Order: sequence, then structure tokens, then C-alpha cells
Amino acid sequence: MTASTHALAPLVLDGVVPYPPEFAQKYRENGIWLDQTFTEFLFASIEQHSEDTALIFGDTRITYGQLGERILTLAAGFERLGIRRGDRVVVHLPNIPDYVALVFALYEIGAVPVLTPIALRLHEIGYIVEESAARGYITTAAHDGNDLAALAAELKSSSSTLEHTIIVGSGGLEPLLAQGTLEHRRRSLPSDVAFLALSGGTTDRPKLVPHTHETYLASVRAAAAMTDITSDTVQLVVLPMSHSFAMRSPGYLSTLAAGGTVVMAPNGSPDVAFPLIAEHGVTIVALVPPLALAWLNSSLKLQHDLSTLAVMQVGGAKFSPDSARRVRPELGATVQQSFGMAEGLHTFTRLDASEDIITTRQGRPTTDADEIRVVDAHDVDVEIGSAGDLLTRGPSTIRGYYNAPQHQHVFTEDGFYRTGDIVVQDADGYLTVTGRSKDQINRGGEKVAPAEVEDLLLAHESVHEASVQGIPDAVLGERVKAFLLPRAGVDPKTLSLPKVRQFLKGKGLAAYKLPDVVELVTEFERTAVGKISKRK
Ligand code: OOB
Repeated sequence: MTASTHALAPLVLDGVVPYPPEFAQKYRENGIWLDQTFTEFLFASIEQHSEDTALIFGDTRITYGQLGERILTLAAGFERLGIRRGDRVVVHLPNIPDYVALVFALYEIGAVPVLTPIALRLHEIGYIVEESAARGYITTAAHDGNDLAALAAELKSSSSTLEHTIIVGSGGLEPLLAQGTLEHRRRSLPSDVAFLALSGGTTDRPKLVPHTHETYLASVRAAAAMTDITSDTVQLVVLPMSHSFAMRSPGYLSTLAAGGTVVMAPNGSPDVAFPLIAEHGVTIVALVPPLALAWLNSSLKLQHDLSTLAVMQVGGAKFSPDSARRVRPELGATVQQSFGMAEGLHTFTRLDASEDIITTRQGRPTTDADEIRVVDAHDVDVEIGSAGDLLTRGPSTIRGYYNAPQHQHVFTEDGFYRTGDIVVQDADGYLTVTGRSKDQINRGGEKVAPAEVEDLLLAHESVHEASVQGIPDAVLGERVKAFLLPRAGVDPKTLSLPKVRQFLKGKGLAAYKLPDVVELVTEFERTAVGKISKRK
């Protein structure tokens, strides 16, 4: 340790709910939380594998040595900009190699990236910038036909905290790369908040999830062990790199820490992914169920050599047993189901478990320190084999959302997170997800909070009341349906599906949250307290 290490005091971020000291002590004594930061975790690998390929994207190949150099150059650039330890910087990028370099450059200086999916738009990002009091915002010029440079300009003019907007790919990184590199050393502590991520969402506004280096790396290491990640691993990453499935379950973090190779793709469609598997000898991939189905149903699988693919992970939403059973015969890979959440817990089916287990269960926790309770409506534990609400507490599960005392009720007094998932646990600890008690739509792994969409719909001049619900869909699992009660005398045409979508898009809502179906109603059924009943 250097002299400056001793000078580091813990980073205090107001709005973070700490772990009780006795839990922190237990996790450290048990060797689950280690004395290591994100950059120490990665730089150990960079030093050992400097000549090996870390990242592949299109024709670009980046060695570990080059990645380390890029991180330290960008870190020097951020420091010159005046970004300091603890400062929040919203990162809103697609899967590109500089995503990894930029996020790790922020970790290197102890700044706190706020990791956001590229699909989000002004409504969400504006709120996230404000909520996190971000000093920086990093994006790309355009994505999916959306002008993100304009979004950056709009954010800058409306935010009182935002000083720096950086547009990657339009020369925006040049000033950061202009001169010099930092020396890699400890500038943050393992107990510091490393980053803020987004919760799947049940409320009218996104909630931010604070993870420390210790909490998150504990889950990265555990996932790597569950999935046999080594320096021979070639991992294809098609899901957004800001999502925890793509980050740490086992995600790109595990593969880079082991000295393996991460192949990034802009999306996971078979025509994009299959040639990459054949060309680079991909061994593992993580998919959401609709993508897994697209792979199974694609005739392209006969045209590409997919024989290196050993593990196909599926998670984010329920994968049907019938589809799971097709994976080995049709793709030659072992299916590994994963059930996880930004808030922390992630579970895996073990690679050597029986075909029955891997096709019907969503996994079990990675460590004995992950506590699971399955409870009834009175918070009383149900019998093994019975369905109930899943509560969890453990070394990688947060104790509260960032700056959100109003949402602390989703954590019990003794620190269990109420996941809002209904599960059955079997005698071996495996979980089967059977339903949901939270007000959320799971659209093929992308989470939509009805309250967020309803809130915007109520701002429409023709809408008197709105209820947004999930409807079954053969491919996505669920789609988004808006039931609208028009104001008296309104022409129904003003509330056609295209018009409603256009209205919400204009409000800056991400495309995946836009209703797939609109139905006009003349009245709503009510619950006893007068709320719109969603069950009926
Ligand atoms: C993952 O994380 P989030 O934060 O986008 O969503 C969490 C929620 C869970 O509470 C559950 O409702 C649902 O997504 N979910 C699943 C599932 N995996 C997640 N529901 C049924 N079956 C599954 N396998 O989605 C996530 C994070 C890390 C690893 C995997 C998924």
C-alpha cells in the first residue's frame, strides 16, 4: 500500500443505506467481501495478460495492455476535467469497447458512474441526472435514429449540476485523451459506492441502486465460479453492458478478471451473433428468453459452426421448460438459467445439475450467505414446495435505494429486500419463479413500471384515467397494454395506438415502454379503496 492509501477516508455519499456493522464484519471475516476495488480487480488481470485479447468489437481487437493504457489515459482526462472521487457521471452508451474503458477510468479516479441502458430517453435520463446530482453525462451522438447529442444539450441546459457532456464518437473523447496517463493506484476504498445502477422499476420514476466495490465484486467472483470462467473463456455479450446480467452474472467483469476474451455485439439476433460465435469460438453467452427463442427457431443455426458454445445462459424473464429442453439437442450447449436483480441476489442452475433441474428451475443462490425467505401475506415462512413472496438479504443485496427513504418499505426492518417475485423453493434450495406480486411488466426481460407510463398518460388532454398492464405474449412473455378512460366528449381517434405512442415518445419515454396495445374503456373496476383494479 502506498502512503496515499492510508490517507483515504471512506467516501460518504448521503442517501446510501449502510450495511449494519455486524453484517459487514461477518462478510469480511468469511472472505466474501475482499479488500479489493474494481480497478484492482481488473488491473491484476491486465498485468498478467497484457498481450492477450480482452475485447473484440467488429474489426477492433483490444489487448489487455491496450485496455489498461486507455483506462489510465481517460482517467487522467477525467481528472483534468475536474471530476473527483464520489462525483456521479451518467454513462449512457451502447456496447462499444470504450464503454469498458470509460467506466473503468471513472472507477480509477473513484468517481461513481451511473449505469443506464442506452434505450432510455429524456424522461428517464433527465430524472436520473437530477436524482444523482450528476456532474457528467457521457453518451453517443445518435442511437436507433435518436439524436442523443441533442438530448445531451437539453440536459445541460436544464440541469443545475451537470457541467460536462461528453459525446463519444464525435471527437468528444479527444480532450480527455490529449495528454498523459495516470498511474494505477488505489483512489477509492472497497467499501465506497462503486456505481449506481437502475432498478427494474415499479414506481413512477426510476430508482437507483448503489453497489459498493465489496458487494458487487463478491457477486462477480461467485458467478465466475458458477460458470467455470477461465482465461480460455470467450464470452459473447449481446445484452446491454449496463445491465447486471451482462455485467456480473458472470458478465464481462468475470471474463476480464480471468483473462478471457469478451466479444461485444450491438444486438443478439442470430444473423449477428452466429457468425461471431463461429469466427471467435465463443464459449458462453447470456440471453433473455425472446433471444433464446429466436436462436432456437433460426434456420441459420445449421449454417454456422456453433460447436464451441458450451453454455447458453437465459434469464431476465421466465424461460419456458419446453424451450429450455430444446437447447442441448438443437444448439449443443448446456442451458444455465439465471434469475437475478439489479438490487443484488442472482441465482444459477448448476452446470452439472440434472436436465430436469436446468430446464425447470431458475437457479439457486451462489453463496450460503445469501439468505432466502419465501413468505405468505403475513410475512410467515411457507413450507418448502409452496409458493410465496421471495425476500432476500445477503452480501450483494442492497439495504435501500439511493436517496429514497420513501421506498424503504420494500426492505423489511431486518434488511430483507422484498423482491416482488413469487417463487417456490425446493428441498435443494432451487427456486422456480411462478409469478409476481409487484406492479411491473416484464417485456422479454425489459422491465416496465406501469406507474411511470400511467403518470405520463394522465398528462394527455384526452385522458381521464389510465391503467397500464401486461398482457400475455408468446414471444416476449408479456406486452404493454394501456386501458384508457377518455375525458367526456373526446374523439376516440385522438387516442389511437399510434397517437398515444407518439405522445409518450414526445414526452421522452424509452421505446420499449410504449404501449403495444391501447383499449378505450367506459369505466374501471375498483378495489375496496377505490383504486383501479388490475386483477380484473
Ligand atoms: C435481471 O435484473 P433486473 O433488475 O432487470 O430485473 C429483476 C427482475 C426480478 O425481480 C424478476 O422479476 C425478473 O426480473 N427476473 C426473472 C428472471 N430473471 C429476472 N423472472 C423469471 N425468471 C428469471 N430467470 O433481470 C437479472 C439480473 C441478473 C441476472 C439475471 C437477470
